[in-house]
Amino acid sequence: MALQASFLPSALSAHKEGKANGGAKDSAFLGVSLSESIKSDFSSSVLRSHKRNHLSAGIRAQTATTTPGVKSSSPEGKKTLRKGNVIVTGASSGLGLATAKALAEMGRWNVIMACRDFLKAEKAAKSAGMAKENYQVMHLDLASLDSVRQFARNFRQSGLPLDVLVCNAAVYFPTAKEPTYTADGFEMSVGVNHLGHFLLARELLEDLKASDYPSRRLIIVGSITGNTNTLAGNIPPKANLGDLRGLAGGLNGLGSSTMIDGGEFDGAKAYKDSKVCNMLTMQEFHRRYHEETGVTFASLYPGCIATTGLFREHVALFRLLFPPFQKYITKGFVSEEEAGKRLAQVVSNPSLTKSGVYWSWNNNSASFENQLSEEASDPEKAQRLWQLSEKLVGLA
Ligand code: LMG
Ligand code: NDP
Ligand code: PMR
Repeated sequence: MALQASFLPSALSAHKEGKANGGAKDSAFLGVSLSESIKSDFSSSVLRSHKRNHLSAGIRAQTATTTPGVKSSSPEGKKTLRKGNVIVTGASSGLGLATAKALAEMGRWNVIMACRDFLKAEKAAKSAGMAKENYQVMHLDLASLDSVRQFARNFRQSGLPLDVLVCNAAVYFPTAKEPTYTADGFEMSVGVNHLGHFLLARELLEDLKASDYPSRRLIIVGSITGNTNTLAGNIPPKANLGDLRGLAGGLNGLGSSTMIDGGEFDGAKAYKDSKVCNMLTMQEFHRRYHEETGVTFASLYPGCIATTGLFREHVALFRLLFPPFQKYITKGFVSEEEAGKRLAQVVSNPSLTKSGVYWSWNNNSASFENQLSEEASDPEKAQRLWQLSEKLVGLA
């Protein structure tokens, strides 16, 4: 059993950001080494095939006013790659905000911060020092399927191409005695973390397909705690989807259980189960769509970011002790800033285009392809999860 990412034997594909722009790594991006001239040839075709409409006035009023730079020319008149558009859900705090900031600072991305609290997100972006031309906020409440559908419509009306979607938002209710529910009546943790994102990703897949960007990606944030092949994944309560009978029943606590496996409500387990769903979903997307669309589907464990809002519902003593425990005892601790850089690499790094993989980082912050637990990599479970989720979100 592996203790955590950093204890695993250094992986086959381990490499450090910064070294990643060598020719060998570039070749994973476009199939050939990315010389400037190839880049500019490529982007001219990008520009020619860019047929989308631009922002309608109504939507502009709610979102931001910048249309990402589609062209920019070097002094020799060579065109370079346009700014990419990346949606990050839950970008108003923690990992999502740190990722949005890291991407905005690269200057090559327009970050669409998809958040349930518009004002909080605007304030967070401002206090993180993000420049206005690099982001915009759009409302998305993953606890309502109507809101998810409306977000997809709003995004489409903005006329922006979609190049990368990051499913990052999550809730965690470790001390809840009773379940709470989404607008559609699903237990909240699985409803927000899995079902809301499942619908969002399905709705926006068409947009990713239509994008002319060289590397289009769908990234879903997973976790070590959903993987029972690690020590962290063996701290009770353990993730276990069972035969998915609770999900089949709608997770509504009426005729059925609120837990995927049909058991008694347990908030910590519901969160870990939802992370297993996230990791299974990424693989099922890969199996169904990677070959046809060329989109990269990946998930990751960014490290233990013990200081984020995820633990807001935990007891005060836990919130006090958890960061030093992770820092000095497990050594799994990572700062929000570092974790944001990691996720930003998965969005943007030309060497991280492999599809169907689960990324982790070692103590030197070098990324490697990690192994999922047996359950989190079970193709039959992934398929059944996909089919049941489709029914619940009204796609089948
Ligand atoms: C449970 O809470 C809920 O009850 C349950 O319903 C469910 O929600 C579950 O998974 C979710 O959480 C349990 C949680 C809450 O307690 C724990 O499991 C422990 C959390 C771990 C954090 C505390 C570790 C304490 C270590 C001290 C760290 C200080 C480090 C300083 C380092 C300085 C070095 C220079 O309960 C609490 O939050 C109460 C926590 C009280 C813990 C006090 C116990 C101290 C014992 C210390 C032993 C520690 C270490 C173990 C690891 C040893 C490895 C060598
Ligand atoms: P935070 O609580 O800081 O961030 C979660 C974000 O999700 C917040 O911005 C929150 O919005 C948003 N959110 C919650 N509910 C909804 C909703 N209904 N609709 C839209 N957005 C919503 O936690 P983290 O940054 O730690 O978590 C980010 C991701 O990282 C999660 O997927 C988590 O599972 C994962 N992760 C975290 C680890 C950690 O150690 N912290 C470890 C492994 C994975 P608001 O700001 O309005 O509350
Ligand atoms: Mg865990 C190698 C050790 C390791 C790592 C990397 C994590 C990550 N944790 C480890 C070990 C332990 N944890 C041990 C030994 C204990 C018992 C003291 C322990 C306890 C613990 C609790 C109570 N850990 C927790 C909790 C939570 O409530 C967090 C959780 O499960 O959220 C779902 C959590 C976490 N430990 C982690 C990580 C990354 C988390 C949090 C978040 C997440 O998975 O998204």
